[in-house]
Amino acid sequence: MIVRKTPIYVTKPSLPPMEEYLPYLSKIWDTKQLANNGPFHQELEAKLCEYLKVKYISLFSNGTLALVTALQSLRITGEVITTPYSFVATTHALWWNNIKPTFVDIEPNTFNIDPEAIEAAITPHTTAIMPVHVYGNPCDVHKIKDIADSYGLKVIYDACHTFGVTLKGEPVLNFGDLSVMSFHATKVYNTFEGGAIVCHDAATKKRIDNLKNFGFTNETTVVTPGINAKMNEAQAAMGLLQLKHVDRFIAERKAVAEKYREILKDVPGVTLLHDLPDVKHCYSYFPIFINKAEFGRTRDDIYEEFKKHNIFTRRYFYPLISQFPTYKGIESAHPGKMPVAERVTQEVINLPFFPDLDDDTISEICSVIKGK
Ligand code: T4K
Repeated sequence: MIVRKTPIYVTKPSLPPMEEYLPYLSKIWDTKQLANNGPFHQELEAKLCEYLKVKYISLFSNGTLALVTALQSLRITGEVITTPYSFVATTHALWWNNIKPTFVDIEPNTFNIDPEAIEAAITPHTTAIMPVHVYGNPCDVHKIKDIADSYGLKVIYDACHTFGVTLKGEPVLNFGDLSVMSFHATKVYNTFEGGAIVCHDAATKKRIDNLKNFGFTNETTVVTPGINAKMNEAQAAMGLLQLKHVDRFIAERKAVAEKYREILKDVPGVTLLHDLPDVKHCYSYFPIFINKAEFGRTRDDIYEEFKKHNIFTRRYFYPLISQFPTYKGIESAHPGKMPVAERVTQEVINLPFFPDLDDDTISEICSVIKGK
């Protein structure tokens, strides 16, 4: 067995050349404006609205605080219907707002919340739906809207895996009452850490902006017990710079996905993530799904085998959020209730996936899967 000398991880942050960042830092040093809605922050909000084709955006220090604040801004209470197949932050945001999550199953092809299951889970205490566009695959936004409209529910999308994704040309961020983004180091577009809430009217944006800044509306007026979730100027400057490179990063990710698909297309027991019709993807993750009966080995066999080769994959998303101790006592989380999610979480493994992943390394990774 040949073991590579340098480890390879599930992702590597996309960074522009450092010298392009230095002039931004120099400006920060000149103005001494480090935080609190500074010039880079304002410019980034405007530029992101333009790039993403959304009306209003409010920047955050990370995606998790943006999720927590999104729920606060709409005063969501009681029960919220959500997916167990996501990063824990999705449900933790509910917990931080004292909201009970109701987990429902996912669709087998998109891995997103199953709209059919949503309706059956609505109770008199349900106030909202919090779906996730998993791996950047758009949810069934039209069906979810119909259900929400029929029952008077709010919809807050966890859009942390989507950047610039469109459905029939329409930005997916424009669906739902709010969409929450993450600009974490591991995402398609990063500001080191960061996040945002997309909303559709000025009054909501104002409320969100107050909430992320302690509730201040001016020097002496505090209208709500807000939190500090502001993005700082170094992050915003990085965001401005990343915008100049992100199209190339996404194109390179697409090329890596295509290479993986080409090499792995006929491996028995391995299912790949494919592009969906009418969707412009951002290629945020490259999960594959291992069917033990057909493949001959389990997902965890492969995960351990990769480690022996100095390749560190991740199992996004295993365990299901509903299987973590905090949530597993909730009735909707009980074993057997979500057969699709319970199967998929045992099958998924995310391959290393980032723009400059070269062809030789991709072939090496695929050889571990193929066992040759
Ligand atoms: N909702 C959804 C659906 C999400 O996926 C996430 C975050 C959130 C909400 C919350 O958004 P944020 O509050 O994070 O903005 C990672 C990320 O930490 C997390 O942001 C992400 N989802 C999740 C899916 O993945 P880990 O625990 O796997 O990350 P970590 O630190 O082990 O990084 C994975 C690999 O990436 C490392 O092995 C090496 C590489 N790496 C990572 C970092 C942070 C680097 O090379 N450089 C780096 O700076 O959770």
